[in-house]
Amino acid sequence: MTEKRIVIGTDLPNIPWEDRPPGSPDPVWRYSKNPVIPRDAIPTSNSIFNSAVIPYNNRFVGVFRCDDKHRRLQLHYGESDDGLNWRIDPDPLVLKGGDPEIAAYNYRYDPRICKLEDRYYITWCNGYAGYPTIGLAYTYDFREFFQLENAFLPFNRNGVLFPRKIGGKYAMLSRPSDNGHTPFGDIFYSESPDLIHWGRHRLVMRPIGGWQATKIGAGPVPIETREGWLLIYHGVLTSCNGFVYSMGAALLDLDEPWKVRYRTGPYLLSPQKDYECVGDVPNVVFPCAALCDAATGRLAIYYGAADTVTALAFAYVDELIAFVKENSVI
Ligand code: BMA
Repeated sequence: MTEKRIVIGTDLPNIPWEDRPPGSPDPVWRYSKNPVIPRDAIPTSNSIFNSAVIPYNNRFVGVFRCDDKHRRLQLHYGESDDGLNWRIDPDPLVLKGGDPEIAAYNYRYDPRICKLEDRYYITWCNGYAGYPTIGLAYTYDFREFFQLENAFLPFNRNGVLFPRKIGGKYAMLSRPSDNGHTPFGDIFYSESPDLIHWGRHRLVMRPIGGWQATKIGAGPVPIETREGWLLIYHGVLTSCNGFVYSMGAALLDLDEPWKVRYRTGPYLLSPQKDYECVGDVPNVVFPCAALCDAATGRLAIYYGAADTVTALAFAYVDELIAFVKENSVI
């Protein structure tokens, strides 16, 4: 437990939590009962992974990537009393109000949820005209969802909003890409006066070798701390057996988040457990959401494992920040 609050945020006393296993030296550790969401949590699903959760009304809600047995990529709403046991709506999410041109999607995947001002925003990879770009929608109550314009032109993935305006503008991270299993990818920062028009694009981070040699992408919504924005991200290396997705973290400047202050040289979590190594796509750890209790600095990180199930890992923010700073490579 931290003595001085390092997280600039709200308390979450009911955060799902499990203490670090005795003897573990690692700043991030897995939930012993992983995966928290099996691939068949709803009858139609082939896999449920790369999903977003957030506290809401003293419990938890989420938007889940459910690939169905046709292998269509859909988003589904879900809720939980404890963040561990989830009830997922068997029907895909309905988004209202969008321009029919944008609403006619090809696929939806890899959602993130961001509480921002008076509502909750969802970003995801939206198939527009057959190409991936960043979809954007909002809800006040997780009952009705309203779609906005896609944030960017194709090709783009891993769109992640900041939870407050920065320099008077809305801000988003994203990862320009191609239409396939993109063999490159840097994280960029963009800003907007209205969440419709995006510009002033800035490079944040590039791949730098090792586990993050091929491409990188933002994970959960950045967490505001006294040391900067704590950004958990995924990094990819290309092995002789294909891509390997691991988890790392960076500290971004609070006022100019395209400036990286520290960044993990070693990974925080890499695919090592069976449920991370074996599945529809082997060797994938893909974080999309983090719950944080500002009072204790406890962090619960939700990640997709092997493109098949959803798993949970834990950390203390102060320890994570210390690790990032002590092991930084920029
Ligand atoms: C990326 C995205 C992710 C997926 C990963 C590994 O390009 O499609 O949804 O987890 O590949 O397959």
